[in-house]
Amino acid sequence: MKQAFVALGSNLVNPVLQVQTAFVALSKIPDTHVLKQSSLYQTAPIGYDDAQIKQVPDFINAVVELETDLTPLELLDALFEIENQAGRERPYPNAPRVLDCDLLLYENMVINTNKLTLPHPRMHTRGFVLLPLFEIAPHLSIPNHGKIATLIHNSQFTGIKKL
Ligand code: PH2
Ligand code: MG
Ligand code: MG
Repeated sequence: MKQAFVALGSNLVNPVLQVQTAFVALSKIPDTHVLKQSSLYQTAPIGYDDAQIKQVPDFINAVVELETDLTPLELLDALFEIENQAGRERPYPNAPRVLDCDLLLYENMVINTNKLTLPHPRMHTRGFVLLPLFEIAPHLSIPNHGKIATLIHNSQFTGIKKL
């Protein structure tokens, strides 16, 4: 089986429950097992301008390690399906969302296509991904970005609270 990591995020309609429900949904993907799940983290929104940010609720974030016999694109489709089941709508980019399921890593694959970029292009800069990922995979290396321990050591993260 292949190793994959998935990031979960929610900031709409009971985010804690959304992420917990996503853990269960991930465990039901065919030919896939959940190996580890991180704690939940309450995180301040990242990537919004000053005017927007006051309107954006905090997120609940977590990361999951999977083993799977699905291909990266099959796994990606399964993640979209879980987002849709949760009632995900996409009214505008980075709109508050009931559930975001992002494929972070699949083995050590580097992929750059319209449908899928691996490693996830912003994961190495985002505390809301790196801190839960470090919790479950402290020895991980991210292709093109090196050891997660080093990334964490060299960054400052604010607005993140482990629940
Ligand atoms: N997701 C984004 C943009 N900004 N900020 C936090 N704290 N957590 C997220 O999951 C998140 C974000 C786009 O997917
Ligand atoms: Mg995302
Ligand atoms: Mg996404």
